Amino acid sequence: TAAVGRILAVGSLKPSLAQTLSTTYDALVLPKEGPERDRFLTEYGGEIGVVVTSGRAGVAAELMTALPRLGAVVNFGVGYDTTDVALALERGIVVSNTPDVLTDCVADTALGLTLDVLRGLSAADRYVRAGRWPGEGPVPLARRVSGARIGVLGLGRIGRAIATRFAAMGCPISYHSRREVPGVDYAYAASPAELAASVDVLVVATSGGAATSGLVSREVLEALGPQGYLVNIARGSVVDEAALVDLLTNGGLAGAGLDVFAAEPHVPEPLLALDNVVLTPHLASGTVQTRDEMERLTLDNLTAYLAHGKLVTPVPEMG
Ligand code: 8YV
Repeated sequence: TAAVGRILAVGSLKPSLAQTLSTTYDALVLPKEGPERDRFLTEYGGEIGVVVTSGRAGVAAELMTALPRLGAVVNFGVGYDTTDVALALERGIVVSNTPDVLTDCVADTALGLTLDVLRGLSAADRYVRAGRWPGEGPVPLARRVSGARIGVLGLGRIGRAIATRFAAMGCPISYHSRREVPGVDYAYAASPAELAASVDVLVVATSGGAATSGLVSREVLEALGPQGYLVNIARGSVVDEAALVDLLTNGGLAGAGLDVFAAEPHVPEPLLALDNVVLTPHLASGTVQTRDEMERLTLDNLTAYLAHGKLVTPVPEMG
């Protein structure tokens, strides 16, 4: 590692990964923002050749600029919107992520959120626990999931895995993506609004970052309408969260299943009171099995880069 430079861990990482980085790779740990970080970067910034981080932290322009020798950013997670990839490309810094290994778990979570919000499972669980069943009887009738029209926004690896699951439940699938995907027989909608207008459930499965910021606008949510449900396992930034909260509180949408939010871990207060909303704390990839595979792929990228300067799973922008 002498030629490559030292390794720096940025942001909170899976404990076993942090441990390996420290014991096997003698990695440094970036202090939290503040004077201590500034001192650290003045002292060590020039030595760092590789950053290992996750989507929660990433390497934004300011940090990248403080690391003049940086050659690689190894990202735990498929999403890397917190890393400035444009600046990385300019500087010849390579970036990797952990695709594929989390696809099934994230798609499972999208299915779970949909089942939960349409059938009211979490709300019914709260009802039983509150001791309301004996006195108040059965809960109101819910919305059938099998056969419901599903719209997938972003038909990448995860979007396709979501579509496969719903197709198995007899749901007609349509989608919108940057471009029409050849070789799939799901119906293509020309815009997010057109997709939203034609489905019962809109499932957001795009990447995050500037290119998709606000893609699910108020107009799209209004097209989804009072009978429509929104499910988001992508990034909070993709949805106009203020409009979403407004429509959910005023009957403009039937419900939502949300694993991601605009300013995590902050969840908009009005949502906490709504029984037609299911809220989870960004857990979609969070199983022992998947997180182990993400950790392994992260370390595979690191060791490949250290050994011969090449990443195993570079992000698509690397070409
Ligand atoms: C991770 C994710 O929990 O892969 C992603 O993009 O959002 C999740 O799988 C997260 O990146 C890890 O911090």
